[in-house]
Amino acid sequence: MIKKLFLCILTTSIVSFAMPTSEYLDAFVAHYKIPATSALATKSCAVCHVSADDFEFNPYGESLKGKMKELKKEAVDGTVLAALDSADADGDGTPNSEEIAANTLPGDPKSGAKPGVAVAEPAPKKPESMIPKNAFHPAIVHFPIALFIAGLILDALGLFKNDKTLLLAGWYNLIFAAVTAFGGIASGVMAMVFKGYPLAGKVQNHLLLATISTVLMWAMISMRLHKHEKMNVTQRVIYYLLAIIAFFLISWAGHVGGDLVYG
Ligand code: HEC
Ligand SMILES: [Ca+2]
Repeated sequence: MIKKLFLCILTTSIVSFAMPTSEYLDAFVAHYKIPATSALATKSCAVCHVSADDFEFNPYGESLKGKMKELKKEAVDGTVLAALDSADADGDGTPNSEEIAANTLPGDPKSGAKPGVAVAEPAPKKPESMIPKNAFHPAIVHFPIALFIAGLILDALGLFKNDKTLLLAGWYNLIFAAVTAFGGIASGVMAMVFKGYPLAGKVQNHLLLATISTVLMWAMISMRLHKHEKMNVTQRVIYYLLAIIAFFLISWAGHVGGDLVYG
């Protein structure tokens, strides 16, 4: 039963891991036959978004989104792109298609402006919130991860040396890890909302892995509660199995998270 559940979770994770998140970039690159090493290609998501880390729209992305709606298209394709060729999304005097042909950014007035065209100042930014867009998530997530791993090491040492103090320390680390994991999930969900990430692809995968790891930690706590060294052999085996899987998933979650932020 448990084995089936984990197999199921593992397969879902692997499947969503492989989901594409860059179809629009691919469509753009294919339509304009942009060489992989060109300046535009290396801009990647920032051709249409604010940056590779902030998926709000730049003027070009905004106009593509509008054009999709207008043409009732489900995705950015050649028709949507071509419909904006003669438009000038960023208002710098150079039409989009000319900018793309010249390897400049159609969504950035500082890039590819026609000489003599006054570059429009971007609209004044809303005052930044005190809470950064990542909602301190990168800092907070280190607590559950570090505490959990330290807890496992203390437990292993405690078992090896038959030392109750070490085992107790391991137990408290596990509890603090499981409690701070909620902070990790909460800040992660906030970061997702602030940054405009959709709940799909890597983001979904990351949240799924983090949630399962947290559930496993609480399962470990509930097994160990009141029992500790009085767990029977089967319980012990299940406990360490949970520990190994949680360790694996939490590392994987961290890897996917790092991948999200640093590409
Ligand atoms: C050719 C332009 C283009 C490129 C390049 C592009 N996107 Fe987008 N992206 C769009 C458009 C247009 C939408 C809106 C789609 C819609 O409304 O259905 C969008 C939507 C999104 C959204 C949903 C956000 C929201 O507010 O709707 C995310 C996240 C996203 N893109 C991520 C990426 C990532 C990651 C990359 C780089 C791998 C990328 N995009 C490259 C045009 C682009
Ligand atoms: Ca332009």
